[in-house]
Amino acid sequence: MNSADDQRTMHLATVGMGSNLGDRETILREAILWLGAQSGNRLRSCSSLYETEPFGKTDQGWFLNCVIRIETSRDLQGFFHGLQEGEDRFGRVRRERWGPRTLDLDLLFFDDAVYSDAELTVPHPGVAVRRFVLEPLCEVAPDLVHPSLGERASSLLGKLTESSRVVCLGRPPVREPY
Ligand code: A4P
Ligand code: MG
Repeated sequence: MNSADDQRTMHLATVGMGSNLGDRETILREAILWLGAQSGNRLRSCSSLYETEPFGKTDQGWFLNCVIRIETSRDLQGFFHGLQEGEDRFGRVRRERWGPRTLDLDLLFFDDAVYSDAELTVPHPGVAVRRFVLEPLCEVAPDLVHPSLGERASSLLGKLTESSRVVCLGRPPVREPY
């Protein structure tokens, strides 16, 4: 980031990432490095990779999922459009809802914003009911409080009844120093 960025208000975005097509680990790693290098953005943390059973539409390959946190001087819409650009850049083909994809980027939280319009809902509505999101989220931010539910990530995971299989691979796609 340059000194002009340092003068602006900074935000902390939490992003859920998933891939179940192609070289999943390389796609996630390259997308993280690309997002962290975009103007105004800086990667702050990255969970391990998790191999996860498909949730929702079950007749597809297992996913690799992870959660990252990015400090950004972009506003909510500007940051979200950067995520969409990242999905396009890393070859996502949108065919069917919940279907296979090379890269899915979900904006889970943006500071403690609660916001909804036709294209964006924050916090992401799936956060509290998905093990493939909550397990990596709790690795990087167990004390994060969901701004509309008022509960910590660790508490949401403790209450979760959804029991799809999630295996921590014990290594992040991108290692420190960022
Ligand atoms: N959208 C609204 N709010 C957001 C947000 N906070 N972040 C809109 C990202 N997108 C948001 O998304 C559909 C629309 O959601 C977009 O137009 C965007 O403007 P999409 O990515 O085009 O379609 P999708 O991902 O197929 O549908 P959806 O409903 O977003 O699904 P999810 O929630 O992304 O779930 N199982 C495992 N194990 N791991 C996974 O990663 N992912 C999914 C997809 C299903 N099952 C999975 C996984
Ligand atoms: Mg999505």
